Amino acid sequence: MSEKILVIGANGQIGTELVAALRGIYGAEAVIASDLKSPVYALRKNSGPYEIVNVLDKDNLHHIFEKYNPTQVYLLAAILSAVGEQKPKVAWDLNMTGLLHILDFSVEFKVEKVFWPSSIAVFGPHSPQQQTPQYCVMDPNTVYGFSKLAGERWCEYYFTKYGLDVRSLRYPGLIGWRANPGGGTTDYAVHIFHQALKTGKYESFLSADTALPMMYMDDAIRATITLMNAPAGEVTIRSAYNLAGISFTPAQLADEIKKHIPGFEITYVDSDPRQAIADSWPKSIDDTYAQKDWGWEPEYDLPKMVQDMLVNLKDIV
Ligand code: NAD
Ligand code: AKB
Repeated sequence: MSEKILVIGANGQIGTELVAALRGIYGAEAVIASDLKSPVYALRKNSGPYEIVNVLDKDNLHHIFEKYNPTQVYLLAAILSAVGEQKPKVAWDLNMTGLLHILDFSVEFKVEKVFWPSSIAVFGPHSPQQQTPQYCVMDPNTVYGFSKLAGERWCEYYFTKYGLDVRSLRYPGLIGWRANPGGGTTDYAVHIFHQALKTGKYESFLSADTALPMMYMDDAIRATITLMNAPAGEVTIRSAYNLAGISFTPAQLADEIKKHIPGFEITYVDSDPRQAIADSWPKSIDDTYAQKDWGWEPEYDLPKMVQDMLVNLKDIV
């Protein structure tokens, strides 16, 4: 059967890249991009079906499922960590109700596979911070984090109870040049490239030595598609897989950028609410299960990522 792939939240940092990658594999017509508002430039460019969808509007969403009868659904609509702390109830509602709508309609319309991303934000201050394992104490203290942890429990529940083939990754902070991030704690690691090229300076909202797990977008998209194409029997985790790329601090990232832009200067703000969020998250991730189950291996280390970001961004910013 030919694929019909519905991507919800397609205008965002991941969606713009994922839609392009899926259209490259399955053809433009097979991938229905959707979001609250009209398509961003990147999606208008690689034309294919586009729908205005509000994942919280059940009638609207039901109509889209009826119209396309999707074989795969990717739910990317969410409020991320930093914005979530400004609007906790709105974040909880979108992140939970949106997911439950998708899980319910996916069961009703017999969707073959569902992808919903979790995050390193599911971990909290009592989780081990170095090489954080798949299974450990999890006490997230942001609304975003505990909405993702609850979402993981729902995904596993729908798999166990209804046989829904739902798959998920705990993405680290994602860094790409094609789209801007939408309000997370790891966003500094994208903004820094834009400012380095525009002004030669960047003021980081995280302190110099704040190590966080990060990943280049090309690796994240490849991990997502690899997981979605893995035989169902090999997907042994139905909550969400730990996924590791690169871990670094703002100071280490700045040093790497300086190798390309020697005059680049980084300074640090005195205090920012995102620091407390970052301090509660892992510094590095153990992704043994992803390696064993579906052969995960990242391609981008810090020097390769920085080189690629600067080469691609220099003609855009
Ligand atoms: P983003 O904020 O860039 O994009 C989210 C998109 O969802 C936006 O285009 C927005 O318009 C859309 N949206 C918001 N409310 C909607 C609604 N009611 N109906 C339909 N669309 C709606 O986010 P992103 O960075 O692309 O993240 C996508 C997913 O991946 C999220 O679940 C996020 O938690 C997860 N994730 C992202 C990262 C990262 O570093 N980007 C890391 C871990 C997990
Ligand atoms: C955020 O910072 O909120 C996201 C994430 C790691 O989930 N980038």
